Amino acid sequence: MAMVIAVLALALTLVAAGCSSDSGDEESPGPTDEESGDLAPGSAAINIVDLTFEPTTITVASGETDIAITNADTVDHTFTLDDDSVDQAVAAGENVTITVDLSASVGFHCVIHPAMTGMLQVA
Ligand SMILES: [Cu+2]
Repeated sequence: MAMVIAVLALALTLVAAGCSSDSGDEESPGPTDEESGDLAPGSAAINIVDLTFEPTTITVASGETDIAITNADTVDHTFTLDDDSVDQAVAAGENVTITVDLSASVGFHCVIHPAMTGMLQVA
């Protein structure tokens, strides 16, 4: 019987803790802003490390998306869409944010290093 009481007390404690938070966070969809820093919805981030885009495939919504590009390498790169609508130089160690307006998926690459490729996938 003592065991049952202990379990009930624990359950009540959890319920009380749940009620006291009042945050409404349970409804928040997807990753929280805490994870993504100052990036608002409609934003994405790409890192360039060791001659590689990370991630190589980024899923974005149709329309405008801010893309923060960080070049962690010690050599210059570009972020260039395969349709050439964007050709952004990202110097070594630099951080550049661009805005793209997409209605369809498009690949991207680095002009300087053609082996560096990736895909912006419009969901
Ligand atoms: Cu490059």
